[in-house]
Amino acid sequence: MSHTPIPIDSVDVLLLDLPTIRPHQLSVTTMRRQKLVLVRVRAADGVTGWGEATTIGGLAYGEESPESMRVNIDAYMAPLLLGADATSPGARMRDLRTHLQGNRFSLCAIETALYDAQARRLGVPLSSLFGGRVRDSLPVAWTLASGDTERDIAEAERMLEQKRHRIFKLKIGARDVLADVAHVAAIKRALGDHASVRVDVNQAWSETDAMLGMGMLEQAGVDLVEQPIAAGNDEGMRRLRRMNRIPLMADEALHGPTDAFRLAECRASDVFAIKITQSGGLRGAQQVAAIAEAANVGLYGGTMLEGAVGTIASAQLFSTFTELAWGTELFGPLLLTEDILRTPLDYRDFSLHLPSGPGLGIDIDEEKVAFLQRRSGRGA
Ligand code: MUC
Ligand code: MG
Repeated sequence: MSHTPIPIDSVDVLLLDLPTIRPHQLSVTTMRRQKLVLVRVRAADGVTGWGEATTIGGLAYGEESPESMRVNIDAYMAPLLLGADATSPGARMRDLRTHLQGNRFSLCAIETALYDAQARRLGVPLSSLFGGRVRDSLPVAWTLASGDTERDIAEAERMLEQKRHRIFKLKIGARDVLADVAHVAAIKRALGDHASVRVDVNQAWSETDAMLGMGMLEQAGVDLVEQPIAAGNDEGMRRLRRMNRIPLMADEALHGPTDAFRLAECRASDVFAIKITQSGGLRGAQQVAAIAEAANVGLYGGTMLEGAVGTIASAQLFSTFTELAWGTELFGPLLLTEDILRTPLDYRDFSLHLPSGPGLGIDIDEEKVAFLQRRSGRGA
């Protein structure tokens, strides 16, 4: 069967600056807005694909910012894509990686858009290009990060009542260890056994802080501790894991398959938080999952607090994982005041339910996107 190439006609980067529903406090920044980075790829057959490369707090979380991504994609990536065959995402990504270093978020957005378009062309959900689904819905955690204990408890109780979330991740590390542990313990006491309570320290603790904090968090009934110490301290993670019973998850330490292999080899964590942006795309994230499975490391489907596009792209991939013992945190769109979909994502019964349509399976309201882009102004 001969293969007819379909040239890529355009690659656009769209920045949408949206308010969050409440301040979202992490040890590295407090978010009041989120700047979505969307990539749209159009091909000569009229098929359009979408991808997303949103970061947390501009440059607060990684080396790419929304603005740097727009410049780098326009100046260096789009020229390598324009006119090339849209039906071979693998070849396109190899070409980009041959000529570029780093830029894993940008590469993720481009790869997602290419796979979205190709899956639409074939009339299948994106998950079918990654082995097919083993589940149609994914458990979704919610992050309590208002910075206020009573407000967090009220928020969690509302989520339980609405059957939206029963896994709660608490952002800590901005205060001293004892104050943070007291905050977490009060929330766990209030929620009891109805909920799983976990913490994310976002690298804020020293190893001695972590040794103290992890012991107390275990006593308080916390189920999981995420990235308590600096991302580069593999040995420290290994020591913490050896000396504590509470499961330990790597997040910022994990930038794709090479890190996954190293962390698995030195037994630095019990669980990997897999993020498609941090993995440089869907295929990178799939490889991280394969390494975890081979090394008996548990899996958690992470988020970069993306909007609908990155969230559903992650969900499409995570739905293909054989094992996903720790669930996901794919709640990004619920933290935003604006939706860009004609039909919102389906959150119910503590889960995100996957759409069955082709590609990402979502219907983007392009007029709304254009409006939000204009409203975001020149800086966005
Ligand atoms: C992170 O470090 O996990 C994910 C959920 C959330 O609230 O923040 C992100 C980043
Ligand atoms: Mg984290």
